[in-house]
Amino acid sequence: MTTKNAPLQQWTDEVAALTKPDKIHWCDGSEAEYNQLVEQMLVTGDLLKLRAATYPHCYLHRSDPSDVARVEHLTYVCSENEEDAGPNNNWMDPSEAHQKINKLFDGCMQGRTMYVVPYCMGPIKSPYARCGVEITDSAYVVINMRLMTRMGQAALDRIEREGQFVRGLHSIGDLDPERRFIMHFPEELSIQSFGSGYGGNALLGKKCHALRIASWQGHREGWLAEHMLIVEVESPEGEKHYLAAAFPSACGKTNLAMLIPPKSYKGWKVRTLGDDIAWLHLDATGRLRAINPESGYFGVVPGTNEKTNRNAYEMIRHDTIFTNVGVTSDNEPWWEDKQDGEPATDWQGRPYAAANGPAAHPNSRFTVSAAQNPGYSPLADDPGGVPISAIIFGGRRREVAPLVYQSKDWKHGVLVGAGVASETTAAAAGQIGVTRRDPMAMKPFCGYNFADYWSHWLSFAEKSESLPKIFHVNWFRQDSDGNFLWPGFGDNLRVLRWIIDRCEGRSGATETAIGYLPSPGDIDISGLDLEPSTMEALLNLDKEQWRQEMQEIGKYLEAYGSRLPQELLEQQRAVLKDLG
Ligand code: GTP
Ligand code: SPV
Ligand code: MN
Repeated sequence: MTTKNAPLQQWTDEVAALTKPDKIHWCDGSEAEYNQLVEQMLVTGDLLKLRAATYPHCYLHRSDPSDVARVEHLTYVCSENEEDAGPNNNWMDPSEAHQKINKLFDGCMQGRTMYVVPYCMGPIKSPYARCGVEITDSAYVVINMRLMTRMGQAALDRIEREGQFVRGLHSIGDLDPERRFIMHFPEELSIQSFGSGYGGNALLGKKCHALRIASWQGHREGWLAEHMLIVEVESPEGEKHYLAAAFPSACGKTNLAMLIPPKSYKGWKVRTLGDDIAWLHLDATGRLRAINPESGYFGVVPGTNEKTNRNAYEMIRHDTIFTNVGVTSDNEPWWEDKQDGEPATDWQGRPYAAANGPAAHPNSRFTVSAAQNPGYSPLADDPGGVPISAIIFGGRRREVAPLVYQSKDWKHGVLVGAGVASETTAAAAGQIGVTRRDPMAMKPFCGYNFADYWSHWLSFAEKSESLPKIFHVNWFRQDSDGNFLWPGFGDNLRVLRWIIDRCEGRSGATETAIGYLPSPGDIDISGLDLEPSTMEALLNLDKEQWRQEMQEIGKYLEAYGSRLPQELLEQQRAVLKDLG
């Protein structure tokens, strides 16, 4: 197979001349191709077959122990002007970056197959969808891309019709962390990633294309690419709302998107449209519509069990790729908090020993087609997307941020998003549990200057009068012994219900300096074993802590200098003033 699209043909020829593969394989995205790649990886040992009786068509991949998460310090936005990348990104001059990475790509595919992977982010027929082509020497990447994106012939057909696509070049190289770079060239609509085979570093349709490059395109074209889940909530009366929520990596998006209502919530239905990325466009009536550009989930495995996320637990019992989990003696995948079985082998393939740490890597992942989710919403395939009622920001904060509050309006909501902070997790290499600012949960993913990004967000206020309401949640508040105060998971629906009622003008709230806060009685906690004092602690607004928080947010924003929209600082000053 080759292509009728001359620029694509020319680019693949150039890449082949540079990387010198033994073979070139154009991916058609068929099941036969997937199965053949799996067979081949079972032979090479890149995949291990898990117990077919209980986990049919499930495989384990162990990535290099030095290659288990995104690497933010090696991720670059190489725009022509440094200021366009902003203080939020690492920047390298594009010609210097090309020179550096081309040297690494030179001859790197000798003895390997070069896979050409055409893919479409978003439903193939959606006007909001965008295509890309990833060239990679990793069969693991190919089989993951088939689950995560609309990959293969249909995408190539669209590329040949439209002539537009994002170019992604990837090689696992020699997996040497010293020779690892994830580079983005927004003006060229291209991505070059070398030296990692893991997740967001290597599956280029995901964070590299659908967030970093797409956010840049959205800025130019008037839309938003966001690190957000999309979920549908239907009440027993049949009222439906679509919510989009941005939480930093490993802070609960997949779990909220797949929520199972608590027992007392009879007749409530929750369906998943997306668990990680949303592309948001204003439609002709001024409503913000969302599509999920992905078609699968690359989700955190540890913590998944029948109680926390039954849908996910069932979904990953067949046709799933596991990365870096442990294995039981009868060859089932095992992870911390699975609540079933015992680990025999850890994620590195060593006999399990508690002294070596967890059996599953804390950032171990499942890759699975979204259609396997028992709560899958077919609207995820609707070319027009869904209208969003509320945007929810959130972070992992042991203190300060209350369980939920609502912004005063859209522009104040932009400040709420810009002020998101969260404790770092295992999803990225580096220290864990350190609170850092992560505006809109996009710190690692915004492909341009945050100052311009906030201006872009603010500009929507002038474009529409029917924008979603903006909220902030925190499932992770702790008591002084480190216990979570809020039960979380399915019970988060109680908070979503308050949010929906606020959108409909039905539920109560108290206006405070930081926005509208529910009083303890405004959130339904019937059937929950929660002390009234716990609810008070969850909804408490500590003015002294918040003055400090707002001052820190102010300092953070000011670091963006003259590009920072003054309106955002004015919002911050107004809150500080109200705090007294
Ligand atoms: P990425 O895929 O990295 O973007 O992560 P994500 O935001 O989808 O996070 P995910 O839903 O996978 O959750 C990450 C971790 O947080 C898991 O260990 C979950 O068990 C835990 N978690 C999710 N929701 C809750 C909650 O409501 N309460 C508590 N305490 N933990 C939660
Ligand atoms: C995240 O880190 O936010 C993820 C996983 O969703 S990765 O694909 O590695 O980016
Ligand atoms: Mn994510």
